[in-house]
Amino acid sequence: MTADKKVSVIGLGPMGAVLARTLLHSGYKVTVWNRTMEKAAALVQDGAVPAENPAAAVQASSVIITCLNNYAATRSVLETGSAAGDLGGRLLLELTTGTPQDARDAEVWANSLGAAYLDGALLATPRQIGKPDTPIFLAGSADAYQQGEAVLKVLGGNLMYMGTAAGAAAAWDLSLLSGLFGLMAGFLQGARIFESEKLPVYELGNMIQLIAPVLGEMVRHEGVVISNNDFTDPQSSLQTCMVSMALMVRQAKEAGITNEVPQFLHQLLHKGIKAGYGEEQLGALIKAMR
Ligand code: FVH
Repeated sequence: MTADKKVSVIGLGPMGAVLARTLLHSGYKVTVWNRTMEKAAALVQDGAVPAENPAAAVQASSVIITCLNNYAATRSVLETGSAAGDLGGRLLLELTTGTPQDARDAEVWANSLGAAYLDGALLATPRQIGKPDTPIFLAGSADAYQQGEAVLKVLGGNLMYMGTAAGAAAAWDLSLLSGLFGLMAGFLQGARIFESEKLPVYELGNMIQLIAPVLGEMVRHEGVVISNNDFTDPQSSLQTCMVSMALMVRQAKEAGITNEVPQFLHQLLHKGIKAGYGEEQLGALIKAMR
């Protein structure tokens, strides 16, 4: 279905614009539409074809990529004019970030119009699009994946097809983002510790990148422990971790910096210890969160 190398990209925010440009540079005929059409000007100069309306964008290609602010925006754009009716026989490749339920609803809607549906989650910034190691999580029917694969390979070399359940890519995406933002929150607190000690923050970022495999192994271990539901034989008990958290809270007080992040973790650990899991492996905290 992608043999004709025609793709339409609907939504030209920072991410959609890069998707369109990357496909253009890879030899695709790219048709673009955006609510604010001025954002298409640079792409049109580079060879993209501007669509007059969403329906024209849908009619132009067999693969329709949507990358908007949210799934409701995608739906409202595709319900403009005859766009939805024209989706039949094409692949709707949704690269907007959403929840698993958003994805399931979108698949039912697209299939009811006779379109194949593939749900995608870009775990990357616009600058990382088109790189060999950029991960894109995907979910939907095997046929839909096959239809989108060639186009997707241009956008990210690390395609992760998570199976036929439409919500799977969004579940992976949100769970990994949860890990990422947890790390980011911790990094920001670390950056304040660095600033309070007059150390250069970029070195902290560099160090996290350097030791990432060791940190990753710690997270992997907690995943195994939780899956086995066996928290005995602790390498790092809740009590042990609580000592580090208390140190961070005290350091914040001594240095006169914010303590929101360590205080939050301190409270969470306290909840787990109060529930009786203090001597168990850190992952046992999930029992207090269930
Ligand atoms: N940028 C990033 O780093 C992240 C990385 C991970 C994946 N995301 C997701 O990609 C989606 C698009 O993100 P974006 O960065 O391009 O920008 P957004 O501000 O999220 O979206 C802008 C586009 O959405 C259009 N839009 C918004 N509301 C509507 C609407 N009601 N009707 C029609 N279009 C709408 C907007 O149009 P305009 O304002 O230019 O006219 C842009 O095309 C997103 O899911 C990220 O989470 C990117």
